[in-house]
Amino acid sequence: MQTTVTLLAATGIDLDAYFANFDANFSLSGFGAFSNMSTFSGDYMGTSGDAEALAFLVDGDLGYQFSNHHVDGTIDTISFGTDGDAVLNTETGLFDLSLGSTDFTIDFTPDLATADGDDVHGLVYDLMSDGTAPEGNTSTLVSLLDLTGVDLVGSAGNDRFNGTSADDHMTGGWGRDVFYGGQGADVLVGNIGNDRLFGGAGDDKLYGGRGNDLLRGGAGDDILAGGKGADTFVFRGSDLGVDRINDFTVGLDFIRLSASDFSGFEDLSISEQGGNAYIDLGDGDGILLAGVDADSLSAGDFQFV
Ligand SMILES: [Ca+2]
Ligand SMILES: [Ca+2]
Repeated sequence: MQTTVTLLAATGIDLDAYFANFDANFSLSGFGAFSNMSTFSGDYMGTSGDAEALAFLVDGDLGYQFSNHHVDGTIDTISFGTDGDAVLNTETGLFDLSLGSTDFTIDFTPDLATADGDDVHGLVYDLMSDGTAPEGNTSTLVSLLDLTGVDLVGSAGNDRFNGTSADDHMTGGWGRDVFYGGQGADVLVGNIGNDRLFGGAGDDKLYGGRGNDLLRGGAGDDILAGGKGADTFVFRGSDLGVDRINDFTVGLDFIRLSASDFSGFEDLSISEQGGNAYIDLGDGDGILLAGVDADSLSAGDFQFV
């Protein structure tokens, strides 16, 4: 299954903070609304009372049984935002459900389906009400994202995303994005803006894009590319693996090392390896600078912090 999270809020989204705020403040108004209110089926929207308050919209084909308060069916997309509205369509006899403002959407391909063993009930019922105060929580949704990994599409603003333990793929839009891959083989693309990318554990691929970016692959053998701008590549801690920087520009980009591990440029072991510069960090760890002449590197290309 592919799970795509598309961030839409103009100012950017910190998804973990958003979920925490939803869990703390969402309180279902009434029973919410189904697109077919005579059979309690179709799409479903939960609102939190007044117009500016939190709301979520489930686009799919759900069914609600009052006898046991059980939800089943399929989910295509869940949208989070504010200003939910249900308007009776006199032609179809169904309610048109919409959010006045959408902060982000989560698309499932293929659709989540009760028939496929997916926890459609848990997901929707937790969002509506888990039966205990405070009503509404994102725990089932978050654990589902962690199961599949996430394909994140950033907004025009400053986004922040902590990746799941699975393989994630994050692409920032404009803005100063901060992405953490976490575990798994992640692909992080900063795109436009001065971004900060942290691969975490696993063999990750980090691409800064335009702007002055900071890239830190973390553990594992990572592949890094800063893109345009003056980029800083950070190598700190143990178990760094053998990383490769594909576009290190001498005199423009920086390699940042720990001052507690290296006293200065003279302390580094730099050699030529098949037309590339190789910096030996000890313990089998190292940095390969693709296409860089080892002799061209000087103290000005390094930071010891
Ligand atoms: Ca991950
Ligand atoms: Ca890594």
